Amino acid sequence: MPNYKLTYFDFDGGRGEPVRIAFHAAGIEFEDHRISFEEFVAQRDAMPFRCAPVLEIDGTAITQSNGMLRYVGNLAGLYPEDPIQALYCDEVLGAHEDLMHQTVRSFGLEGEELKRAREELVDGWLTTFVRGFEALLQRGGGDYFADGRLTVADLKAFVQTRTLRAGVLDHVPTDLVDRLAPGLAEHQARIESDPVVVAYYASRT
Ligand SMILES: N[C@@H](CCC(=O)N[C@@H](CS)C(=O)NCC(=O)O)C(=O)O
Repeated sequence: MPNYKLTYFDFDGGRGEPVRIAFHAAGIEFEDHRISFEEFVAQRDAMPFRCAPVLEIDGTAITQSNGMLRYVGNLAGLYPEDPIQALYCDEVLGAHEDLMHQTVRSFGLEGEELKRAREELVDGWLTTFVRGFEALLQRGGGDYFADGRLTVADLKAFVQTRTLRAGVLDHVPTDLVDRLAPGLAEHQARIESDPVVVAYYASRT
């Protein structure tokens, strides 16, 4: 078994969290290297593309969280074998990456500027993506995004929905998802209570 080290911020969200859950689901030991923002700033010049997460496999540093998630998902049996279902899964992963790019534009802003940027985000891209994720969920049958079962797409989506509904982003109403996409809110509860996810968080307490 290779040696795995995942470097990412010390919070239960973002691009790194679904990869951590998938590692746990696969029963694969990995070093969960959690860093503060200050440590990231100090270390980023040594990181490929100056970005986190970074997955080191036997010392080789690899970037791109969705690629990591597919890789670990394959090992965990959480990535579809059927090409169409795999494509459905990939679409969800890619759309989340697109949404994150829109969201991070408002990071670092303050006061009125932040409020204005977040309100534009809520009325614009967030509404588009939240409705879009609901549509993808319904295409998958309503319970899961692909393959009629838990896949890495569900891990990616539930982490994002949880963040949006928890009020982590100032000026983003915590009921936005419930109003626009009730199926997505139910999906969060479904995935949170999945034995795979329950076991992961139990392992961290
Ligand atoms: N496409 C990359 C994007 C990585 C990325 O942008 N990471 C963020 C953290 S989630 C980052 O390092 N941001 C630092 C910055 O932009 O200053 C991936 O999916 O891993």
